[in-house]
Amino acid sequence: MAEKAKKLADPVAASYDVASQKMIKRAQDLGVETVFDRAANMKPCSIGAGGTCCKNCSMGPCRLPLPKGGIEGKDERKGLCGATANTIAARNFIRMIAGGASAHSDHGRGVAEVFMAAAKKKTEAYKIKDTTKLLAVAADLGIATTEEVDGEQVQRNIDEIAVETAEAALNEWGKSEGELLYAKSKAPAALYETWKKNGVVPRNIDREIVEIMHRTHIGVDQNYQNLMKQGTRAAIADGWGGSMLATDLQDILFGTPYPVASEANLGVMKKDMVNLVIHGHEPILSEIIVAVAQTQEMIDYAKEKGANGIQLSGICCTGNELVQRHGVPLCGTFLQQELAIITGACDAMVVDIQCIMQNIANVANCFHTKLITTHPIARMEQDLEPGNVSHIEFDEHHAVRDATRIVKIAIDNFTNRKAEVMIPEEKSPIIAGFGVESIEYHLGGTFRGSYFTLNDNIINGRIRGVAGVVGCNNARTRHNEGHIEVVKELIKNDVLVLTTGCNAIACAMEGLLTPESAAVYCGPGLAEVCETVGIPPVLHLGSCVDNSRILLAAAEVVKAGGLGNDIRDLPVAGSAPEWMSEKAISIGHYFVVSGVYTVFGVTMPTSGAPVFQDYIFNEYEKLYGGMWDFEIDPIKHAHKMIAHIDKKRKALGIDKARERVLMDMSDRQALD
Ligand code: SF4
Ligand code: MSK
Repeated sequence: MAEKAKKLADPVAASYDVASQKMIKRAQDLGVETVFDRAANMKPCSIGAGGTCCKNCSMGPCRLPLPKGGIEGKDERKGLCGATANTIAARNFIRMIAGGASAHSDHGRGVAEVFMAAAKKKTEAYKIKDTTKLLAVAADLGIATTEEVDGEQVQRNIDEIAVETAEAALNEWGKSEGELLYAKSKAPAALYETWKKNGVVPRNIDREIVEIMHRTHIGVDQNYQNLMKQGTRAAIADGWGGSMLATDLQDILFGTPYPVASEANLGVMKKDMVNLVIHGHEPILSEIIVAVAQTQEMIDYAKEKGANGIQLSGICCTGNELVQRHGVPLCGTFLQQELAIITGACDAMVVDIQCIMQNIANVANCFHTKLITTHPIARMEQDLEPGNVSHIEFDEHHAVRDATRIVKIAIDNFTNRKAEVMIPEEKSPIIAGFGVESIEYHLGGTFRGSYFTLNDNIINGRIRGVAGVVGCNNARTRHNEGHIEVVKELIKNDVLVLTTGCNAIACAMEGLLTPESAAVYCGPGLAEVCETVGIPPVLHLGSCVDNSRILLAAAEVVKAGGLGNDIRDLPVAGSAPEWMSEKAISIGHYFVVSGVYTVFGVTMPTSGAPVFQDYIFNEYEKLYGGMWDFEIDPIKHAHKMIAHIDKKRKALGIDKARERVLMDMSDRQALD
């Protein structure tokens, strides 16, 4: 029988972004398959998507579909061992937290190891760059930064502080006693007390992840509330531990981001230059690639090969790390990694860890693109086969040598372009590089605390609230549409948006990361603030691990005063409109248990177990102040967040202030 013809995705229905539509069409014309076409041909399993498929032992998979019309009376569904739908969904959910927390935290551990090498001066390539941040982080990890000399407190030797900080940081992954240090030193006191009361303060990062795997083994924890307790510990260990340490130590090593101009979308690639695209999550290698690619030696070498220079660009969170610190342009989001190669202009793509689709190897083999895997834990079967995929194991002790080799491979490949180059012209200017420190600089003040001006604008209602909108793309929904519509609706309603990950890239591509966009898209209050202080209404805070910056910004708002005692009191909300990765579930959960109402789009892996879902959607508010929610429609999604923000404004007694801001001139005159 003839094989059934494969369907092709409709490019316009598949992506909101015109550049991506062009490249999807081009791929189809060239017969190169992409994720968009695979999504058109393979349907997801609705039982797994709802969270009630268990394969934790070989008597399964046990699949528990939700009966049509929902559950009437008692839910009698069980796996072979008797595990209920709630147990199965909760086990799956916290295994996702374990996957996400381990990815962020192992990334953090890798950074901590390089930080240790730098502190001990065992590597030439990495040095302590931000000593101010080092001193702050050292103090938060309990390291003395001053000592008494002749009766006076003076700063201790910075090299000694660095080594002790590195030791204390690495200890956070596996210490035998005590609790996660940042839980107490960085979270608001009231939040720490909530965690204490609920018995969820993490002991160390690794242990909480391991314990999830133990508890979810067949026949261990079979109480969804108790399972979630462990999921909560691991999520806190991620957000306030592994991710936060990754961010802090990266800032110390590579510099704390400050606003920087750049561009975003596939149009940043250049036909007449060597295009080296960097993709993944860890900045350890990419920082050195940036330095090497800027050397005169490499630029001259590229010119010898007929190119006009070297154009670096980034995909996913390595891209976010590089734009934040160096202004290296963003090439695209998660769903554009294949499309960057389809331009025919990608001379090399270098990848490290996380969110790297294995199919980019197949796409690279259809073009001249050299695909280089670099991390020992993230190889591809194709890097052993003949073709364009190879593995260069990156070693931080020989960082410059390895980075030079990679840059040279890209340059040498410039002359091998075989397909016609077709780079879409679409790209947008952006301002990136925000963080806790730069928000303080732009929106801060010295009166009553560093975030006072931001708080003041929230209290007077010009800024209705603050939203953290983050997360991935998901090929089960139109690329970038949810991201952009949710964010536009929020800023239209005067909600300041803090963004990271692929949401940040989507907003960048849409032109929302410019101060000028405020006049076009924002409500009058937010537009006025953005115009006065010169910031975009959507602030790019970095990569996935940098969601920790959103937590810390919220903690700073609490500290500045006037908006309650804890994050749960603030008019804030979280969102991941197009999430897909386990990391997003871990992020969502640490937002929730830090007191933030958090809405996810596309699909929710709890929908097959209504009792369990109700527990984390509703009961959790009583335990932690934050709770989960789910909404596919982007406008309704944004309005659920706005309704929560308004609920918090009312509880704070600042809802009236906001009504005044919405008055127009004639209202004001009538008042006078
Ligand atoms: Fe089925 Fe229980 Fe085994 Fe899961 S653990 S696959 S529910 S028998
Ligand atoms: S890269 S985890 S697709 S945000 Fe951090 Fe984007 Fe999600 Fe990866």
